[in-house]
Amino acid sequence: PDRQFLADYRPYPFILEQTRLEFTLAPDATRVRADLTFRPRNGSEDLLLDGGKNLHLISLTIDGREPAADQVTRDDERLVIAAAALPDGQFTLATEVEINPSANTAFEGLYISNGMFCTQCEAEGFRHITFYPDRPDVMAPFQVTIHSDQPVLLSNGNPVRQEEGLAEWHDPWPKPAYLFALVAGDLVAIEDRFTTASGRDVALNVWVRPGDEDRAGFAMESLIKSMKWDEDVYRREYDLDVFNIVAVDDFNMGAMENKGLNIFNSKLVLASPETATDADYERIESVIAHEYFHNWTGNRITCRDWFQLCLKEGLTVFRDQQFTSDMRSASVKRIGDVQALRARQFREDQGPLAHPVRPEEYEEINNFYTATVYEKGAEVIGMLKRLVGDDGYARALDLYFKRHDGEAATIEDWLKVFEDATGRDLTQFKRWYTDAGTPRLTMRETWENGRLTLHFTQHTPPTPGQNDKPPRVIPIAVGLIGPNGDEIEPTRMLEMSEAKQEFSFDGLGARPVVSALRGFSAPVILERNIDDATRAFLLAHDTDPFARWEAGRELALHALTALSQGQEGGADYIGAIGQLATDEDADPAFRALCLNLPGEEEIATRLYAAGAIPDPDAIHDARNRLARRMAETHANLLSAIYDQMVVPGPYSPDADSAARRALRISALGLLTRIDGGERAEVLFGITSNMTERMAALICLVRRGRGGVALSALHDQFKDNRLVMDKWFTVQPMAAPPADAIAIARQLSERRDFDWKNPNRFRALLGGLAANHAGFHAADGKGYDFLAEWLMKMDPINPQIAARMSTAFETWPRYDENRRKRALAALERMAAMKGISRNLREMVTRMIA
Ligand code: HT7
Ligand code: ZN
Repeated sequence: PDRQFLADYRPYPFILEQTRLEFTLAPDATRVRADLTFRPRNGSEDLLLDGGKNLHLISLTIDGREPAADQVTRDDERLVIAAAALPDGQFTLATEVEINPSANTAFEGLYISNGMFCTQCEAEGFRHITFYPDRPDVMAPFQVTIHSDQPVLLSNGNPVRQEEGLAEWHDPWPKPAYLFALVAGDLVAIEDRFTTASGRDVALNVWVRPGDEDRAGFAMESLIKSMKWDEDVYRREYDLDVFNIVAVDDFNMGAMENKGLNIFNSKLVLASPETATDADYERIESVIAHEYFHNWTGNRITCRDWFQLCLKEGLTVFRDQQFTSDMRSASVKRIGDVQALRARQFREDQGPLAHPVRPEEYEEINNFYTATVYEKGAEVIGMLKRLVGDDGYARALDLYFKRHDGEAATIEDWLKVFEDATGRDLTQFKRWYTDAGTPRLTMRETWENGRLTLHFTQHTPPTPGQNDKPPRVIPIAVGLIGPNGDEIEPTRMLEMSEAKQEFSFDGLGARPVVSALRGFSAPVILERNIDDATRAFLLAHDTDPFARWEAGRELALHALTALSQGQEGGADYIGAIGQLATDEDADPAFRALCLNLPGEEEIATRLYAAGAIPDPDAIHDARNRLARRMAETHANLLSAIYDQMVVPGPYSPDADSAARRALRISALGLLTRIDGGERAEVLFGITSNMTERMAALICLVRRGRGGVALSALHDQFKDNRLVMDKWFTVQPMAAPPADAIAIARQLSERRDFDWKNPNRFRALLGGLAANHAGFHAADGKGYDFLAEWLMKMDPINPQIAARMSTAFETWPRYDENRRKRALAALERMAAMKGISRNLREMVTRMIA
């Protein structure tokens, strides 16, 4: 297989000075003319252009003349023009190709979604549109002409000509091809304007299909907030006269930051109280922000090569997390981010797909848009900020924007700006980028004559291809709580850099309780020997919201792992949680987080990390039993919360209202364990907002009582794709595990299971994979069912098949029987004739 290595990087031998594209759109036969003006970097070399078999070459000239036939060669992936055919200095290569957007089911390059022409070029989709040096370090200004009878014709940059059947766009900012975009369709816009700090008047449009306008307002509000925030916090202004967002139904991922023309999965744009949940609203706000923030971190400064993906993604995730913290509750956001990191990234690190934040080799770059690159990439930046301080971070970022604007940069460039701005040596810190795996940090305490000493060790288990890992720099935020519950030592940042290291606190009157890894100051697994009473003490008194929540989480996990292994547990947790739930001073969203038990997958991850083999059925059972005991013990209190947390007035997605709903829903989830689903049924019937309807529906489906509610939802929303996606997810996800596969199979046989649509496919198969005990059924039927669908999807859309295959990544943790069945499913996929490079790489790494 054709592996790419970071070490093989070579600059492109030509400078691309200008890109001119002319599209004549037709569903089956679109013509693309490209005029590319090149200048050799030094000496004479062959000109290599990426472009696959789907490009039907009509003509090719250099400065208007056709080269000799033997000077142009082509294989399945590129076109090569011999150096001898190229003039010495500047020249223009003109090609014309024909492509077939309607045959493009992979949604990479130019394709058609519901009659609308649309592109997706990251990472390497532009090569499906025309022959081009499709690599991020080749940047050029783009001039684009579109001929089409579609009413709305969009591309990057500023509009220079718009008339019937024709549009011309000019993007003055040099950009790599992956940021190119074109949209042509019957669209309507909701419009607004933004004036930048330096007075540029920007026209803002959110383009949707006619009929969807009334669900696009929140996206527009989110965009305006993002633009303002980036000016206030990072001093970054927008740099074009227009900013367009388009919602599209068929889309492989969430959204795409094309310069001046962001394209979004419609589920991340369209929202109304009746169709979107609070979580959907929050996600829309954060993804709109994320894509907008890419304008500086990704577009103005891009990546030299795809190994540097975390340069733009880690930083942009970090920025969108900061944004959400500022817009909503910072502590609740931090806890949510840590939960997501543990669920997705720690899981990745624990299994066969573990890789560094900056990988050094790959076969298919699309397989590296991972939680490690994105979320761990953001955590690494958070650590850098903690180490150099807020001022140091601000200076480094200013320098980064000044030094690298208009460039394609590397992680070395990124770290160098921090070194230059702060004087700090980051050689050791760089290991966070190069070494895979989650460090295990152990903490032991000794106490003597008023001196508390914390003894730390760090160790990172081996990951594929990396056995020995030297120690890393770990910022460990620690505070001390006195025996009466008062904080006696505010947060101090300890900097660990050795494999073993100790830190002391002197002059203490009585032995304090240590609040460690406050704010989750580093993405590590902290192991400490601490009893449940001390955890309960921290849950009651810790002043750091993350550490406080973490104490409760640990209590819950301790109880659940014990229960799933046939031991006793849960009393301390149930007692402590009762107090917290009634703490009126605490944010309702925080209380909700504390009431929600860890999911089954998280319990399995914990058991596996502790050296045990997780039993999905026992875990499911343990979680049910603990939830029921919580409900029985605190029935009155939960019922009071449920009644008090009603949000009066019409629905609003603001953080305070959402927090009250979150707490109410957490209480409902527990109460359903003992009221037979009565409250959920009533709520489903009377509420009109999707947040409460979905919560009630999940409760009902869990109890096997979802029939009536599911029919009602279907009848009301059968023509709304996004709500129907929820309908397809909730059934396999919340079903009792024994029913999950049969339900998924039944749903997959429905006519409205439009499986070629990525959202619908993910809804059903992702829903099943989220049912831990259902998917990991001992008879292997969950594995077989998913494998069957991945093999069906792979020839149509390899990106989606490969991404969904990660449901298998945890297979090595289970018992021998399950392992054997999962491996058989993986091997069946690996042996599939014509398997894509995407899926092949994933299954091979998982089997290895
Ligand atoms: N930079 C984008 C990542 C991306 C993508 C988006 C949609 C479809 C296919 C894609 N391949 C890569 C989105 C982001 O991280 O902002
Ligand atoms: Zn991104």
